[in-house]
Amino acid sequence: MLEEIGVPYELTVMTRDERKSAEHISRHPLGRVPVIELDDGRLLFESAAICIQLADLHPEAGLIPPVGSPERGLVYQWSLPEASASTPSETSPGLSSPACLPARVRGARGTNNSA
Ligand SMILES: N[C@@H](CCC(=O)N[C@@H](CS)C(=O)NCC(=O)O)C(=O)O
Repeated sequence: MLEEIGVPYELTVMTRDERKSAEHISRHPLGRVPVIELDDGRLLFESAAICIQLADLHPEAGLIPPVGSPERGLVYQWSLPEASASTPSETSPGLSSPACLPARVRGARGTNNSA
């Protein structure tokens, strides 16, 4: 997604031990990935939340419909059940999930402060 947006980022692939370290638990209470660290230092986990936030921060990329539009409703329809599934893509078999990237991402500058 960050490639599509076209912003610089740093990807850290994490081993299981690194995910369960105190340092990473401070980023994600369950020691999971993905986690994104934005340029202002804020952390965000849950892949659906990360994707929606990145899309909102970069409206110029045209990756998400406007808030309140019928099309935006479809984003929630497909994203929220995925976020609450016990395993990624349980709700959409056959689709690969960004949640399965064994990674922490840093960067992803935000430009939209209007939300
Ligand atoms: N609902 C979460 C799922 C995150 C998740 O389950 N990540 C897996 C990798 S696919 C993980 O970190 N597993 C390690 C663990 O649970 O200890 C999301 O979409 O971000």
